[in-house]
Amino acid sequence: MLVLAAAAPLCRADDGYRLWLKYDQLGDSPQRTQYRAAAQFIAATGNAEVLKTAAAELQRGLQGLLGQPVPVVASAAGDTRRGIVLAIVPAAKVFGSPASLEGYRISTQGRNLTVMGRSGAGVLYGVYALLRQLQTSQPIAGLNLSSSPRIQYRLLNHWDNPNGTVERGYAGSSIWKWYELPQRLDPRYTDYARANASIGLNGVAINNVNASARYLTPEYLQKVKALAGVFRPYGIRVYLSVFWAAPKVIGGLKTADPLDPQVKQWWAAKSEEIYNAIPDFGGFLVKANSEGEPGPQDYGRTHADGANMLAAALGTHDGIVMWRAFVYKAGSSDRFKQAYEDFKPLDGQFAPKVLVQVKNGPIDFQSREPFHPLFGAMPKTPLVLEVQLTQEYLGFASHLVYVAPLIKECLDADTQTKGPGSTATKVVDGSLDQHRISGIAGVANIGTDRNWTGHPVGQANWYAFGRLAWDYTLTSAAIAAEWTKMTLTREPQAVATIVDVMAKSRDIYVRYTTPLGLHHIMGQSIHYGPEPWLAEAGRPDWTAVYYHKADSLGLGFDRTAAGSNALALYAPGVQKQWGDAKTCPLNYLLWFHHVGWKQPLSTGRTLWNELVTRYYTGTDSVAWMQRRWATVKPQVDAALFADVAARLQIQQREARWWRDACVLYFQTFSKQPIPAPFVPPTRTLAEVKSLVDLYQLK
Ligand code: BDP
Repeated sequence: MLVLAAAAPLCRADDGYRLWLKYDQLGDSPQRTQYRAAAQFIAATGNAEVLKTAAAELQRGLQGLLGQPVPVVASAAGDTRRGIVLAIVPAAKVFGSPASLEGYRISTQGRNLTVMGRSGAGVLYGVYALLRQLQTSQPIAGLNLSSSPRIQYRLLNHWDNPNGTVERGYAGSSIWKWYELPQRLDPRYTDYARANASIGLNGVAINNVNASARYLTPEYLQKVKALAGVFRPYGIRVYLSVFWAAPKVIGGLKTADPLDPQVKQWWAAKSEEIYNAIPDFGGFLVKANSEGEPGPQDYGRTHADGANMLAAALGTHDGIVMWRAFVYKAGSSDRFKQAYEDFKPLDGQFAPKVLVQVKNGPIDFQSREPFHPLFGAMPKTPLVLEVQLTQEYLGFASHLVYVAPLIKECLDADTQTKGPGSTATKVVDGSLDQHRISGIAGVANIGTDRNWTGHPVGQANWYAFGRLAWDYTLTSAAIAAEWTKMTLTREPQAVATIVDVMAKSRDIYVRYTTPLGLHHIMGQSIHYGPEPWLAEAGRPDWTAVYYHKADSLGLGFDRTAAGSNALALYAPGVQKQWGDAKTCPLNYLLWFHHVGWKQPLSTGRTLWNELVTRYYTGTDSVAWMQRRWATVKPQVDAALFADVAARLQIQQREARWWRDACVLYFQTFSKQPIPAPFVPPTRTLAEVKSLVDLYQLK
């Protein structure tokens, strides 16, 4: 019976629902024999809720992978079989950072393997690490593994709305069924929690930063409480995005001024109400005075006034405020500088429970941005790094783009604010300025699509985010290999091929959409496809021409002292390198310089020829991705294979769309021919322009 159940998934198409937690039975191998011998029982001593989850997950995983029953017992004492012991132990016994309650250690003790943590969550993370060993066919004999998270608050941010839509979501609707909560708990909530815990995530902000006040009503708090109850056994805490004007909208107050005593009291009472329902509530996420959202500046107060008032409202509860720095006032000279100008002066004014949440780049999740100048510029404030997993600017769920390299590029960036080696990583993990708290947030790419993320490889972005949040020293390729082996295939050649495609995918996307530092030239409001000619929008910094500044002389935004001088926001060493077009990395060139069309670059080509070369070779690289993917057909589930292959066809068609749109449009300024060996587009600019209307359903 058991064997049949374990073998069943092989007989039907893989719909991707099980993510990287498939636990399909391993084929016959000396390794499986070794695993089977080592896993004859699971001993879990203690009653901690999360420890029980750990034992149940280990049992589920082992039974699936090994095809043998593995009983859970209360103690290993006197047992002569070989088994796996789960134990919560004092700090001294767990390697890694002694401060971390979440770290684990897996070691061989006598005939047993022991998974130890200082908390149930630590053991749970250890269990997933052990299962990963089996899922990726690693030896477990003599295993001695220990690990602690390098960042404390590791959150997904859902941009989900009460009506079930997901802002910038491309994988169906919101997985939260508000109309069914709190009575019915969709089993999917548990699988979601399992997936998050398996990659070390410990928090979830469940609603859109453009927040509805509704979430703070007693009715909705009961629903949120029900979700928190599902997540708690997985070590996951719930956070809420809050609407700044909630005291007015649902509280009946005349103001939302953070210094008003009634407003303060309203938030304090609300926070008490939340903690009564959800004792381990994580805290608040706030988007204020940004893109039309209300905020403390409406009352002449600062972001710090607002954040500190909310922190005070949390009282002695163990919660935090994550206050977003994604702000840009209308009318300021360069959007690049605005978050910095608003927040830098507030450094030192935030209460201890406040973290300021900063996007990886200064504009908005573009396919490549220089690191945000706030990293390193606010030493007295813990900064949360916010990255986007949902592919708002990366081809939605149609394009295969693996984002781990993008996240690592930001983390690895050297801000130089305290001399060389002051990386963004050290800002984010708090080590540069000895902060007690640290955080990282990923905007989720999850929806009701059966496979959760729309594009099957989108799952890898969710996976990689969690793994990097836990341990940013892992390489993008190593994470891709783990995910591939657990999700698609363990056949070594196929793994190598898929990892290679994933590792190159982000650079390829940049090449066919926004090479050399072009940015924000995508379709208006839906942010899909090319629209570099966009010149009219609600505000100038929502157009494309604001950013690329193409004219008869050249291309790019001059952010040197001769231009907007945004470069001055960076440390002198960074300014020096990026401020000179000759030493500025080509990837950032047009972020900082207006470069002449005929200007020779370090590649030996002129700007124009280099631009065209990148658009063409980027597009050709999608064909390369298709060819590589075709080779793994025998090793990958047929349904999954076909799904990715079909999406690659879309990507190929749209890469050509981007290429043709951009080279034809920029050619109207450069007046240069398409250099050999590239063949000029066969369609006209007018023809390509009309495609945008098609996509935007105009
Ligand atoms: C932009 C999105 C918008 C979000 C905003 C934000 O287009 O939908 O609300 O970011 O992060 O990228 O607040």
